[in-house]
Amino acid sequence: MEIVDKLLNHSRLALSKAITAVENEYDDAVKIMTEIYPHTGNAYVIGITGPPGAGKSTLTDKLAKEYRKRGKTVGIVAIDPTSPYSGGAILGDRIRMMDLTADEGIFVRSMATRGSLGGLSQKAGDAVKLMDAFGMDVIIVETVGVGQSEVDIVKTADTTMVVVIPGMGDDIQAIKAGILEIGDLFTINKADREGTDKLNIEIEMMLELNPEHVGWRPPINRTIASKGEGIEAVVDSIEAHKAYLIESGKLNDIRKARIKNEVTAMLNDHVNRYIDKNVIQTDEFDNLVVKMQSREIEPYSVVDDIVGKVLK
Ligand SMILES: Nc1nc2c(ncn2[C@@H]2O[C@H](COP(=O)(O)OP(=O)(O)OP(=O)(O)O)[C@@H](O)[C@H]2O)c(=O)[nH]1
Ligand SMILES: [Mg+2]
Repeated sequence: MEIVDKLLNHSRLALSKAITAVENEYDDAVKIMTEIYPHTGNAYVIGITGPPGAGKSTLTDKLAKEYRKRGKTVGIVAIDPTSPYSGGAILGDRIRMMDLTADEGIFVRSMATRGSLGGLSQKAGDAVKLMDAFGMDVIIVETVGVGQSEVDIVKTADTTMVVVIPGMGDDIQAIKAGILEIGDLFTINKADREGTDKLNIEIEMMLELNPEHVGWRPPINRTIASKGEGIEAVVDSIEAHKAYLIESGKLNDIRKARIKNEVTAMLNDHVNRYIDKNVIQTDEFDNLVVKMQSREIEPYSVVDDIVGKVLK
């Protein structure tokens, strides 16, 4: 495909159009992804998550600049949840990351959830692959850690960084349950605020109680992203985690698991669509429902029958 050839030849316009095709499920999206796939698997993927307004975008911007200094090209996928948590996120991200786009070695793309998270994680994954095929060395995926789907997106990263801020009060309890355990590293941003030491201790205690990370102790860094302070140490930590994953062979496992998850999601999606179209949306199924309601038949054999037919 022409668009794929152009993308592989570093056309930013082609990359942008390809992501749009994936995002909007245009007819040629699957074909693009099929042709792109052999050219993926080279980029290092970093997931960044944390509560709304923690400074994730500011941090992403600064991390990207630091990677540029180290000679790496950077792709950024910013997931904007159009949730009540951060209404104007899209515009905000665009403005904060504007000065990045002048650099040819950086490509920023915001993806909106448009009210439904369905398929978003697949689309974000496809955007990552497109940037990967384009030749970006590092790809940063930013999502707000508010829902399962957002968390799922960053979980597929090679290195996952959780951003927290002091002064969240009891919020830390809620966050603890959800996103803290997925962090390979922690960044306390807004370290210019009161409560930074306390938060540091809280995270350390949590890591103590929850030693899920065998062989790797997640480092806790402090940053003031808005002033660009502490950024080098964060990149050093990411690179240390990468080195650990490579040496331990875990990077291989992570990427294998990612492919398995992706294909499982694709399969489920296909099967669901097939069943919806060919089973659920039929008069025959309506009739079955009426018979189940009057207890003429029961659902267990109905499901067995349908599965038997579908799998044939
Ligand atoms: N005081 C202080 N403010 C900061 C720091 N880093 C970022 N901010 C500010 O915090 C606000 C939110 O920053 P963002 O980078 O948009 O945060 P975010 O986590 O991407 O926000 P959402 O994507 O909307 O969840 C902005 O006004 C930043 O300027 C910091 O280290 N200290
Ligand atoms: Mg943001």
